[in-house]
Amino acid sequence: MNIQSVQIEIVDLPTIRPHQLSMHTITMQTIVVAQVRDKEGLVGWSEVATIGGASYGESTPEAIKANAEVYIVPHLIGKDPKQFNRIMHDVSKFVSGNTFAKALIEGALIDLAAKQRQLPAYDLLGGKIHDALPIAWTLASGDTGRDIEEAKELLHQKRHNIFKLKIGVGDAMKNVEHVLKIKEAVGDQARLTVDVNQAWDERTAYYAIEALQEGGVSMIEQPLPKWDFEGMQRLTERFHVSIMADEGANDAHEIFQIAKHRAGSSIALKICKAGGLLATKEVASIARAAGIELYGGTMIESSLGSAIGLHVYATLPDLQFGTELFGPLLFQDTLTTNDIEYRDFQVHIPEGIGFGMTIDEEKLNHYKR
Ligand code: MUC
Ligand code: MG
Repeated sequence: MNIQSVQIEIVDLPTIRPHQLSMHTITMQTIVVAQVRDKEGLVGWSEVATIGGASYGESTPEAIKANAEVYIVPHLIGKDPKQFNRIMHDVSKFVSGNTFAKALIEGALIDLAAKQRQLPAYDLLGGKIHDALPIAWTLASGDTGRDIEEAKELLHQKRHNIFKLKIGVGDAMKNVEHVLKIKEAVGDQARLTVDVNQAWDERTAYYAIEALQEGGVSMIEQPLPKWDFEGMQRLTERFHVSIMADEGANDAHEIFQIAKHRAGSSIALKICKAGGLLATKEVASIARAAGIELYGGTMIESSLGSAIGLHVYATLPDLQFGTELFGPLLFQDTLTTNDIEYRDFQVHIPEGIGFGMTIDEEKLNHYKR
């Protein structure tokens, strides 16, 4: 049952349309896939994603793969995957930071441990509280008319009634105009949030958030640069609309500082930012104790990575903003033979053992670098 080998691949998956963020437009999303194999040949699978090479964050796919292979994998060989907590604790003594690489490896250990026990992964994480979660979609085509069409179609299909709008490119008041046009088109049928991805300075944020709050937007994600905790604190105090920290809210230490200084009224959870599934639960507990609201965030993973997110988020008592694990719906193709179910404005937690997803190895071979 002990670990015999680990394999890590970099995979590029094309999207169905350009996905525009303030710092990068995604047309091809890069994900890193790990497989951890035990002596009986059972495989635990895991995935993390990054956005735009080194433009969104410091962890690049190439660095995740190299650092995992050289510095983390040697601590796994011969170990019992069911001891994933101890293994990752040992890894943390030798590897600082590298939260994406740690999340990748811990995910595969948990998938394998769950498969060995014939259990769904959420049962190794305390058990699920939710069978399904409210699911947001991101409107980010870069074109107001196309975003409105997309929103109306998804409302009609009953797939999403929460829309996150990616803004921060170009003039802030033009961004506001774009958001308010979409708000006018969807009316009360949908909740709108925005993600500025760090693009504004504090003065810009004052007048733009004022107008967005007035226009009925319900959350403003990472308006200021990730290092500007004091600016985030002033925005949180000034506005009643929720100010969410994302790029500035990573591990438990940062969440503690955000909680202590009220540098955000909500945070976006992401397994890759926290450094793993157990670390995500730790981060969520700190936020919950401080009255900070939670969002089940995504780095736009494919179905495997999204299933991993769902298995953790399903164990958390409150996710006031639901989740945005929509990644699989943005890709032209999938790496799994089964799909995650999106219906009635909710995403359903995948059942089955491990994370409940079956890898299509032909597809993996086709899309890997
Ligand atoms: C981010 O900044 O939240 C999540 C959804 C989306 O469209 O982009 C990602 C990254
Ligand atoms: Mg964000």
